[in-house]
Amino acid sequence: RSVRIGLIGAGAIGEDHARRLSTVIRGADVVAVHDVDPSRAKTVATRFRDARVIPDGNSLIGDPDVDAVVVASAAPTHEAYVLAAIAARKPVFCEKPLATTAAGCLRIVEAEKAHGRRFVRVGFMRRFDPAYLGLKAELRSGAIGHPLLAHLAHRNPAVPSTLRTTDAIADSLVHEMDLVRWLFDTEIREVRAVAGRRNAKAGPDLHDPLLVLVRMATDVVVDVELSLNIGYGYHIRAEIVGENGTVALASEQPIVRRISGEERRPVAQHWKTRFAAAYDAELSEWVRDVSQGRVSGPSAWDGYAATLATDAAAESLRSDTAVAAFPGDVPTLYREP
Ligand code: INS
Repeated sequence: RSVRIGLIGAGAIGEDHARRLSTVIRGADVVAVHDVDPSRAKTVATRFRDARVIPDGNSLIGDPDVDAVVVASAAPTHEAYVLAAIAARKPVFCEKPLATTAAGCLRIVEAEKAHGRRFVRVGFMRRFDPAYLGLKAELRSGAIGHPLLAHLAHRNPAVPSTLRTTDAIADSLVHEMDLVRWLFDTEIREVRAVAGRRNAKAGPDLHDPLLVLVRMATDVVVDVELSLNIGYGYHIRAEIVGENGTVALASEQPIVRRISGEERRPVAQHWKTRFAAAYDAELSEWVRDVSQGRVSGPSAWDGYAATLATDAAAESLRSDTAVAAFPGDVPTLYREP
């Protein structure tokens, strides 16, 4: 039988997940949708399958016809929904960030520990992107020797003028904070964030761009550029410097045009398209896990460690110092078998 999924949050990513759960991934049915905006829930519910609209997120979680929950609502609502899913002993896929503060993530970790098992998978989809998987395989092969440094960039074409620096850090920078832990198989030790000259396109409450320096527990040092109004497209860059060479993400585009004395390649315009394959892969693995009664993939601990680092980045901007972000030893529940 198909896994019966309840979706909380029918915005950009919620709608996209509903589409892939209904049309791309086999073995899943979206049976219930909740959104703060009921008309939004209705649109998504009827577009893909005839799912019920449930006016309250907690009722959706408790509904006997819902086997598993996808939380794709606004970030500040994640913690309460995930805690409710754990209390109902239902598998839950939660979009990043797991919670908006490290303290909130820790409450989720503690709830799972109290049950002695995992329920939560966090939507760190970059771990499933073919290009990043290629980077990681290259690192594992040892060809460039021990990694020493990494240069990362995370560029969004534009963001709403109301976006605040702390939200951008919690929502966007969190990807890199998870990525470096996964790539280098170690925890973050310390974070420092620097705000320089501001892009005039940034809203009044946003420092854009930011430069963030991350020191891993192994002393690998990573610089991350976070640009939020770069204009030209949605662009992710990564280059790892090792003892014997470097490995980097190449252009994702299969073609290049040479016309009128210029070379041109298209650039992705949205994270939905740039990471489409990664989203498909993470969610299909989750559905397979749920149908087999397993929980794998990015955990509540990963959610905690990444948000501890984004909290540290925000604190570093305020204090103008490096801020410690080491999460401690991985609890037994979260150790890989
Ligand atoms: C989105 C999404 C994207 C990220 C954006 C963020 O919610 O997580 O992957 O690049 O900055 O706002």
